[in-house]
Amino acid sequence: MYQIKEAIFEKSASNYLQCPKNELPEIAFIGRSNVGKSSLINMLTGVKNLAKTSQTPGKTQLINHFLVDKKWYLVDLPGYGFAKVPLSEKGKWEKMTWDYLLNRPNLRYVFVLIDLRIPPQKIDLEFLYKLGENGLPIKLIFTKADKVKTMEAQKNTTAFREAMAVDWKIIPEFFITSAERKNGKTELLGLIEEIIFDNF
Ligand SMILES: Nc1nc2c(ncn2[C@@H]2O[C@H](COP(=O)(O)OP(=O)(O)O)[C@@H](O)[C@H]2O)c(=O)[nH]1
Ligand SMILES: [Mg+2]
Repeated sequence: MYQIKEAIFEKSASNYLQCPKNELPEIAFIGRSNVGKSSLINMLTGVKNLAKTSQTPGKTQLINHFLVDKKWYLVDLPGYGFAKVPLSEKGKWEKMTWDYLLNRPNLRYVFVLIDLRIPPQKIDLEFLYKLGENGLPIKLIFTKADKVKTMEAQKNTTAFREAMAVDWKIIPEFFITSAERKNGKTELLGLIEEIIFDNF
């Protein structure tokens, strides 16, 4: 089983051109602010506080690269959908994020995090649609599974996939996780191993 031995913060970039220059494969993590992205990154790497978990949505507006086992980059992208942020900030987020997503040759996968507790959100569906339109490989990662009963979790993932099916022929593979209980850790690390080490 793949386990992460080392994860080191390398740099923050406000522009894709400032991202690390070497060509290691990378996986980007993104989702609405407060979806549990930092918590998931900390769970996967086993490094507490690697990605700062915060109660203040939309604070980190930078592309953060973490070098993992000296072999690949885990990329923490700023969250979207924060309510209390001025339009100019949203414009900056859009440009920075899409410039990165569309111009980063070593980007292998985008992991899109979805809050399992709530019904399908337009903002997530639209973001996913744009990723799909641009041919970016996607996995869906549902978060905070511990907060809902199994039945409700099933209902919400089904609803989300049905909402996606309106525009998509093939629904991306999905994973159900809880950073709180470390659910989904083995599955996600297995997936990462395939992506990074098996030229998947
Ligand atoms: N119960 C529960 N809470 C979580 C989980 N993941 C994150 N949270 C909480 O959700 C809030 C936002 O988490 P954070 O990781 O900072 O989200 P981010 O903004 O997407 O990076 C924090 O209060 C976390 O403690 C989870 O799996 N279960
Ligand atoms: Mg965060």
